[in-house]
Amino acid sequence: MRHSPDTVSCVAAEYMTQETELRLLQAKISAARSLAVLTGAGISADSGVPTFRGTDGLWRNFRAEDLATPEAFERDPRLVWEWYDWRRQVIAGITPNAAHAAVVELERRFPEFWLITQNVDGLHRAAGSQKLSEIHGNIWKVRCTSCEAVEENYTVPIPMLPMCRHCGALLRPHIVWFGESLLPSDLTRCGEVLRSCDLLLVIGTSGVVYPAAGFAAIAKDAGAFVAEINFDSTPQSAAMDLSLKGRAKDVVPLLL
Ligand code: BJW
Ligand code: ZN
Repeated sequence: MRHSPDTVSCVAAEYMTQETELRLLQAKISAARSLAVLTGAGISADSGVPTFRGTDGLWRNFRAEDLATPEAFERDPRLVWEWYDWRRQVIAGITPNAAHAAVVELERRFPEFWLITQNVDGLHRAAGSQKLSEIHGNIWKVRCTSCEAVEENYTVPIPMLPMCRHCGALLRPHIVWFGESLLPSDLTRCGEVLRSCDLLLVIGTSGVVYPAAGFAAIAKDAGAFVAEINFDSTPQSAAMDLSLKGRAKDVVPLLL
């Protein structure tokens, strides 16, 4: 393919900008005292976990908004469990990637560090992250719809329908669905972290689901430098201090 001189200079300018922005972010990381990281499905996409709003985000033509609600579960618990069972089977065969590992290394380097993840796949923990809040829950935990007992459950495939071994009632995924509140303890912790960090890295999230979609603004209002790492532009890109375009597995390790 032949490029016009204009296209070539645009590509070159974009490359130069990315290079400069990478250097700037590396300098910000070196100078930072307190680091916070917010991650979304994009960081796990490089391991093979489907994102929610990408081309791979549909399951049997349903969107997350159709299935990840208490109403959908009440209407058809089997359908919702089948979706989670499929996702559990996909995730069971997947391992963390270089971006998850780089986040673990950042945790090791910063005495003041906190990871906020929207991901329920458990890959950050599997990589070794310890200082983290899984604000939307964890796909390997189940909760009783009656006695509310929460337990780890790694059975794949999960029996349909799974029932509570304490009281016999229906189990549900221990996940925060649309219209449900996040744990107050997680919200408190996130607020503290976002208001006290001096650098926030926002990795692989479309930034459209609240409350996490408001986290960058909270950190920025409190004086933090906020940088986005994403394969694509997001509705939040314009409000960032810096945006690095690329795959998380390629870009995040460059920050070390
Ligand atoms: C790469 C890449 C690569 C790809 N490298 N990058 C205020 C205003 C409007 C609405 C609300 C509001 N407050 C609350 C709401 C309602 C609702 C909401 O936000 N709705 C929006 C859709 C508008 N929020 C809630 O209901 C929340 N509860 C709540 O706030 O309670 C109080 C309340 C309730 C109701 C009204 C008011 C207050 C709960 C939200 C729970 C979300 N749960 C889900 C599904 C369940 C979890 C599961 O089963 O997995 O969590 S939704 C789904 O989206 C999932 C994700 O965690 C979440 C975020 O998605 P994410 O991670 O950003 O993924 P994608 O696919 O969207 O984006 C991937 C990105 O990666 C893209 O940008 C790619 O470019 C990029 N990428 N490959 C780097 N290799
Ligand atoms: Zn029970």
